[in-house]
Amino acid sequence: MIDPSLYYQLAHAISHFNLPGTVFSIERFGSGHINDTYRITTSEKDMPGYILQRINERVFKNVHLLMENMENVTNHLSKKLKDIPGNDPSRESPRLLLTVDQKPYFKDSSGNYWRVFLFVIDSVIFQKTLNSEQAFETGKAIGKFQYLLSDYHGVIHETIPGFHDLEKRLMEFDRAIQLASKKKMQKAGNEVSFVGRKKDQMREMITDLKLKNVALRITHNDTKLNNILFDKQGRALCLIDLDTVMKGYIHYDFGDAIRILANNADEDEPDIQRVSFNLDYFKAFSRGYLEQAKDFLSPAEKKWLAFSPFYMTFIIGLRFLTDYLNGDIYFKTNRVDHNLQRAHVQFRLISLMEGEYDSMREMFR
Ligand code: GN1
Ligand code: MG
Repeated sequence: MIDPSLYYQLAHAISHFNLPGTVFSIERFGSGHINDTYRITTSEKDMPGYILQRINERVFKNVHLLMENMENVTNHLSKKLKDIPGNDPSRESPRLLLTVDQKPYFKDSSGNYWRVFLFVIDSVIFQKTLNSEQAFETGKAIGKFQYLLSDYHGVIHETIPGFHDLEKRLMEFDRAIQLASKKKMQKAGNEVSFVGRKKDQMREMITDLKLKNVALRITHNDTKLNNILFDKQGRALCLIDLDTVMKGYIHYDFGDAIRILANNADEDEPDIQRVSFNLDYFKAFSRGYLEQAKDFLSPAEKKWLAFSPFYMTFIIGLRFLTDYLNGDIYFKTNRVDHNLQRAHVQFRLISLMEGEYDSMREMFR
């Protein structure tokens, strides 16, 4: 339930957008860790409704530039999709609704930033992978996203500097260790030493990509399963949550998707025994991804695809652990030690993937 003062705030924000009809209902929507998301329905029977989001400006320091990225990227995607037969741009790229004065977002008098997307009719979001076909579809969607943006040469701002930069994340971790309470350091002892043992191995991927002068592309950078829309027939429609679209290595998208999609348990599963790595899903995802990406991938990029889930799972585990030590100031949490549990799951998954690394590499020979 949304309490009356929040409801008033949301209704006020919506009134600044060019939304036909009157608002019928507002409900919380999705399970993102950063922004606040609501589903809006209106009296217009033919309209599938809207998604209203309050952008987390603690995380995204320059909303104006972020929204410029969003407009540029969604325009490029729609244009490209229109040119390729068999695609439906109205369902295969997020669509922003402008404010009454034609702006992509509205800033209220308390400094909150709001934006509205059209809800994609008959679209579904999944928290867990259903089957190998879905893993294949997800791989395809991510490969296609990178392909569609491979000829985008416009401006792309860095919305979160050094987002997947391991050195930056390690520095933040070191700072958190200095400031953390003794109790937290004790509780997180295993995870902290895991970072110490693994960090040099994790550095190898970026070192090699830089050595081989692998160019950055436009990547999504947050490719967890619930950032992908599917239709009711199980076909992947598009990637959503475009706040972190920036220049990056393709490995960020590949690895982050596997981190969620090939873990048989949740990202924050408290019972660590339930975490297991699903090699079939990894293979199906890889097949789908390669179907779309094989023509633009260089050998130097391909070489690290099987390793990328290790890198991304480590980076995100490290961020969860850092946030735990810092007192949960970044990711939304809903229980004590939530971020520590998340870190624990990530590091467990890395250990499990180590046992399958040879089979993972087989996919890219
Ligand atoms: C956040 O916003 P959401 O929930 O899709 C985070 C990602 C993490 C993810 C972990 C901007 O994604 O980087 O991988 O949580 N997004 C940001 O589940 O930090
Ligand atoms: Mg999300």
